[in-house]
Amino acid sequence: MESTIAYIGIGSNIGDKPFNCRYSIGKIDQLPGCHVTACSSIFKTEPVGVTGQDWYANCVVQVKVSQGPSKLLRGLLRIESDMGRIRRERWGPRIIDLDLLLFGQEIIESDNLIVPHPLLHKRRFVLEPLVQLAPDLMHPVLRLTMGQLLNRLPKGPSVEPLDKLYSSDMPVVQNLYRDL
Ligand code: A4P
Ligand code: MG
Repeated sequence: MESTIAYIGIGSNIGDKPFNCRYSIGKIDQLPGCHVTACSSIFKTEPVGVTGQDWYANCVVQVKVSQGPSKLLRGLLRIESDMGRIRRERWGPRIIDLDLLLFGQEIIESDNLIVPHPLLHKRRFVLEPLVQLAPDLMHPVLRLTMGQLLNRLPKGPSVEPLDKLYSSDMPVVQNLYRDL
């Protein structure tokens, strides 16, 4: 099977959030037929669409996959449940949330999988990290690059790199999963 470049959005707002993100990246890299090829910085982000929730850690990873999108999604959902995610309410607080943002240039609309992720282009907490990795990548439906989509976003809830807050000598794009 040919390999495809996909992008996964990662979010956590319970416990040691940056650790949860890094831990999930290690697990993604261990999925069969899936290799993490680049990681964005981890960002500290204000919750979007909900009130009264703690801040989120968000990042994006690029993966090279030699499996189909449904199998990749099943692997991601499995990592979420192995890490102890319990689904109580939509958009509720979560130890880890793994969203399949893009799968090559494929457009998928099945019952349990929509790709590109339908909210990708509206969310700064997704686009800031994604643009670190792939500013010129084309959105297959909107036909604009990730950089263009980010530039079009109105000012919104704050999104700032956590590694800048915690340490000044980290490179912008790191292979975080190697630290595990
Ligand atoms: N599903 C369909 N398409 C996809 C896809 N592309 N990737 C289905 C992943 N899953 C997809 O997801 C429910 C079902 O969506 C999955 O079983 C899968 O079959 P879920 O993760 O259980 O539900 P959820 O996360 O509560 O809802 P949803 O719509 O995924 O919410 P989001 O988009 O994840 O948003 N603010 C900040 N700052 N940072 C955040 O990360 N996240 C949310 C939740 C709200 N506000 C946030 C953040
Ligand atoms: Mg989700």
